[in-house]
Amino acid sequence: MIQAVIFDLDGVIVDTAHYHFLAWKRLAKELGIDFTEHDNEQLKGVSRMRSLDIILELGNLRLSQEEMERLAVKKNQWFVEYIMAMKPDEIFHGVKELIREIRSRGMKVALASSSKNAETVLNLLSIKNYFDVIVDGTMIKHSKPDPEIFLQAAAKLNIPPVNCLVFEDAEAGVAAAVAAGMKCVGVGSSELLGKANVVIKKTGDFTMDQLLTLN
Ligand code: B16
Ligand code: MG
Repeated sequence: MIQAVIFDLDGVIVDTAHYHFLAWKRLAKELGIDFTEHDNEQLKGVSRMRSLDIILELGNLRLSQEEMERLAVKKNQWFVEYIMAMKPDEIFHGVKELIREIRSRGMKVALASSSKNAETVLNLLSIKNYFDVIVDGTMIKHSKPDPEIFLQAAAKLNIPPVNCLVFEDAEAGVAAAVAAGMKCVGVGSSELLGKANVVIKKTGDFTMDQLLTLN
């Protein structure tokens, strides 16, 4: 039985994934590296430093740790600049209603985002109080595809992993949910998220009937 639903943030609740892409693309351009939306799929759900590693690998570039940290700070400044203009109505259609419905059926709701900016985003969207538990990139050692973030959310909710359902838009995130022993709804393309139990196009498309079939 599903007793808790754990939501990823970027790409599941709001399109911050696009702002991450814009900031990384800007950085890649400065470094003379060609970086496409297709390449960006590998960055979804993984940590800031791992994302930078992937971009440097794409450009066959090796930099010192110090230089990498400087670039990661720069990318984050751009990302924060982009999201600051975000308004509460940028939350994906139907997400608030879905969370309310889940809670009204007695299930718990958590947020599990690899982002160190998750709290800022939740505040900008005015949705912090929609979650019983929040785990973000500042609280974990290993980012997705490691299951740590989801296991931590389940432990804080006091619900066994097997009774948790995760919503994820990233390949790394689906892998993390599966590794945590949880059920998973993939949000996006079924080609990329095939390891999820079910794949939907948009979070707001999900229905309670679908949830019941996953029990
Ligand atoms: P930050 P999620 C992830 O958030 C993003 O998908 C990923 O692209 C990003 O690199 C990561 O957060 C770290 O973000 O640089 O803000 O700490 O999808 O797990 O909500
Ligand atoms: Mg995501």
